[in-house]
Amino acid sequence: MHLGVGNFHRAHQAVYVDDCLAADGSWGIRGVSLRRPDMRDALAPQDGLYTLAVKDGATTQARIVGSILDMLVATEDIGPVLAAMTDPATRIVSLTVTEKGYCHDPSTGDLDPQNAGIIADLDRLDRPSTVPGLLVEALRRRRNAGVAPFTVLSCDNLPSNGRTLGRIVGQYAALIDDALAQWIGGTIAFPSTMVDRIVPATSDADRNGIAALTGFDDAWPVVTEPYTQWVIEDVFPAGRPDFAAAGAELVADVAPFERMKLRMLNGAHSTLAYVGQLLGHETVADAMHDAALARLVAQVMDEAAATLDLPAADLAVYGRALRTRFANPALRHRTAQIAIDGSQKIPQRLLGSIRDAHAAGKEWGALATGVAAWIAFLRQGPVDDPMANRLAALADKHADPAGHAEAVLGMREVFGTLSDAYWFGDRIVGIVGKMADAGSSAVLPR
Ligand code: CS2
Repeated sequence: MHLGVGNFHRAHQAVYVDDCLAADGSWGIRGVSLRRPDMRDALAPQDGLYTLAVKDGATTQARIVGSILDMLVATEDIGPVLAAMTDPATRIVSLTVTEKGYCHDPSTGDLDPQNAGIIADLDRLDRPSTVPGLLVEALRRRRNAGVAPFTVLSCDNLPSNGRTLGRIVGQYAALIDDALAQWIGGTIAFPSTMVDRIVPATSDADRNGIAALTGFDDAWPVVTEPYTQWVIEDVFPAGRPDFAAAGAELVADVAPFERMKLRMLNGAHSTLAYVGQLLGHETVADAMHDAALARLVAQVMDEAAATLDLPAADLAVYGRALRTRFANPALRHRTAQIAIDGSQKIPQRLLGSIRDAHAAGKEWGALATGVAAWIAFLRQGPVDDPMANRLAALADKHADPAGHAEAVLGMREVFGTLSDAYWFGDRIVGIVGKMADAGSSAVLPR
């Protein structure tokens, strides 16, 4: 089962599983949408089939993906979702629910017991709406019915995503029943993974272009780049498809790959998104054509790379490949899309590198520019973020950019102990001030 069938899942895990099916047809994906019915409504009339269009410059290659067998919508009826999660045939529950789906405190990675969904779920254990609530209820039912548990496979952009989810699920279970929490901690496998593929939202132009190419009317095709990577910690007590045959890397420790990807790719992506939004660049490829911004992106990657425990030459090659991917003009990956949910993304994408660089006496000015750009972006108007109300209140309250920056830096759920660090706060406020006085491009490298 997969929770969170969006474009990313359809261009990533579902394609690996589709490739596995050629050799072993005994697997398949039961998809779940946690909120909206739109994906199920689009896919159901086409038997779950959809077009994957791989675009590189002027070329497009299309194929049909058939690994999604059916889809359920959790908000319509949680009964069938829990029934499927308790079905002995379900061996793996994988997830792409975005950072906020973990209901955690982004600065610590612990369950946020004040999260409104968590509070509601604790009140109606048999009708959960959150990811921790669903997983714990399904695991509890399997345990009570004597059904072997499933493996939980996190595929979101969080550090040690499997371990983090395991901790959050354990903390949630402990609020219900200590014995259940201990059983989960001792029994359930939560392998960590690093996932990578750039997958923009589908536009009408994509739909029309793909229909013209294939001759099929597809309600919701998905567009992506040629590059794809999936590194998986190989702990699947209930079995798994032969992901390696489909090109995934099965390893004992995902952490080095994960940190590299989060800090270099996603750290640069968020920086591009916020500076890009401030400078009016609609897409990542447009932003990469701004030479000063491209230089900033290279510096973000270099500063992040210097905090990693991998060979510098390999990281330089990785960084160059990332910049080529970002510049792919065929993708039209909107900076506004990446700018969503900054409060959930900034900690692992930029702040971790800044802490490490500072501790090692290394440079972190470009990373700081990314953080400052997020704060400046928050002043441009309402944002799409689970903390949107608080962020809007801070922007309303502080007319002065420096005062506003100080107030944002005080948000401990995002900044943790950095909220108290003068070495950090002074530099960020300084960059925000310069952006306000001289324009955002004044802080870009020459
Ligand atoms: C992006 C990611 O939207 C975002 O925040 O940074 O979705 C990014 O495209 C993927 O992680 C690439 O693997």
